[in-house]
Amino acid sequence: MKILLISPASGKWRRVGRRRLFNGRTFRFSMLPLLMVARLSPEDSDIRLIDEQVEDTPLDETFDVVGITCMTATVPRAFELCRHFRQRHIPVVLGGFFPTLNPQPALEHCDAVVIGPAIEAWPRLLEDLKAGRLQRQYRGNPNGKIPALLPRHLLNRQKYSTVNSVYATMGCRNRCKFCSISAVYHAHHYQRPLEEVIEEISSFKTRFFMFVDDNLTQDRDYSMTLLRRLVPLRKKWVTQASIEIAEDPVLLDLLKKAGCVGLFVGLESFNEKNLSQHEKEFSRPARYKKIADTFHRHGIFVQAGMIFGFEEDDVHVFESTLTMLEQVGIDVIQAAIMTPLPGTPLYEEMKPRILDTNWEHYDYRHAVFQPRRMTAEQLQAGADWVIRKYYSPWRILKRTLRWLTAPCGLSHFIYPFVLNWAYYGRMKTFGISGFNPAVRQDCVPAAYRLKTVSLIEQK
Ligand code: B12
Repeated sequence: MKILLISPASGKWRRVGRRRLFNGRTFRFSMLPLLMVARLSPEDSDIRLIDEQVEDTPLDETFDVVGITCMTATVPRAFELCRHFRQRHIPVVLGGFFPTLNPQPALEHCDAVVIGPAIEAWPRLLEDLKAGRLQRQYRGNPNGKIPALLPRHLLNRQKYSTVNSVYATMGCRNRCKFCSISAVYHAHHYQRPLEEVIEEISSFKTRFFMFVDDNLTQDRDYSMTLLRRLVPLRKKWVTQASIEIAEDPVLLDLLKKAGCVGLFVGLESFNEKNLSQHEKEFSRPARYKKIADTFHRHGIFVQAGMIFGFEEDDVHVFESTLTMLEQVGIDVIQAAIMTPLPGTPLYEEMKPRILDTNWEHYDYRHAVFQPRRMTAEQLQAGADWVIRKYYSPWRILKRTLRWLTAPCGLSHFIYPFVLNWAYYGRMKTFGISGFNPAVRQDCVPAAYRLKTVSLIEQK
């Protein structure tokens, strides 16, 4: 069976990987969804895997089936590809976050959707297709067995920071209203059998790898056992976890021994009211400095996910956040604009305030709704401004000096250093600039005025 698997990309993301400079390589670390689909296909399949960030889809070739992975921001491009291949009478299947949370709209554009993981669903779908009885919906089993040793040779390694990413757990028990992870996994946390995970990691030829887990340490017993098994492998890795683990010295020591060098933590906001409105009371801003110091003492850098556009955010939030980030000593930030993703509770709540229904803009980089205490343009400009300021070469240099003089700094500074410059590069590629709306309240530059008009027109 000839199978084409596509990870779509559009706008500035498309072919970004072909640029010589600032090509987003640091951020391309995983094609796990499609690698898993490939691994779950029959052994004699002829599989082509296309990542549109680095290569073009072979639109004129013939395949028995096309599978497309699809998150909200890539929906328009995914639908375009669906149209193209279906016109050529090639069946198209959509899987991933968008079709899982919104199967009906997805089904209007494709032949079948896979809801949830491909495990058990994809092999069944291919059998049905072969037998000429393709159904419209297939549901994966998150507890099903995932074969280890994914076909990573299908990827062009040069184009990725690492192709060695893996997951041990799926989902998260927290019910943050804006998060599609908790919506997709119904606030469950699934764990893979340890043997499978260790087999996969042991097969990596590189020392560095990534866990793409949403919250690796949420189940303490499971993660303690996993970490103990990782110690003798002498690897270095990064992952995502909840800040509470900074208050668990035993787990923290083991994280360090197991080779963890960096953690992505969702701080989201420094305003407690914002966090409690989003069922995130467990995060308490007053503790952040102590928490960051604790991670640093263990040689773990901290990448903070920050979100702008909460109900309590006004034009002053940008400057105060920037100051706090410096005071707390955060090493890297991912500054996002609050985005009501279809299928999340936040989307239902925000529906009357949505200004922009172009899904391509649902990439955490666009103000797509009317914020409560400022305009959409101010939100956009302020979030852009924070990125520009935080990733100014001068501030990166200051942080570099801090890393070099910190405990464990010398051996670990390379990770945040590379990430900081990668974010700087992304800022240049995407032309992110912005301004502080608290200072220029009555002056909205032309670029932002135009944006407002287009936001309203698209409605
Ligand atoms: C690695 C990653 C990326 C990688 C690669 C993505 C890829 N296509 O492989 C890169 C860096 C490119 C990326 C980019 C973006 N990402 Co991203 N990414 C992730 C991350 C951290 C891990 C994905 C992963 O490997 N998961 C493990 C696999 C095994 O699970 P899975 O993705 O659910 O896949 C299973 C099923 O969904 C299903 N499935 C998926 N696709 C398909 C396709 C077919 C045909 C079938 C049958 C089944 C199937 O089977 C898979 C195996 O069981 C997730 C968070 C997460 N935990 O998933 C975010 C996540 C998917 N990304 C997200 C976002 C928003 C983005 C961006 C839009 C913006 C951003 N700031 O990063 C950009 C998009 C760029 C663009 N416009 O092109 C959101 C999506 C939210 C949503 N509802 O749309 C997520 C959920 C992060 C989050 N917490 O909000 N991302």
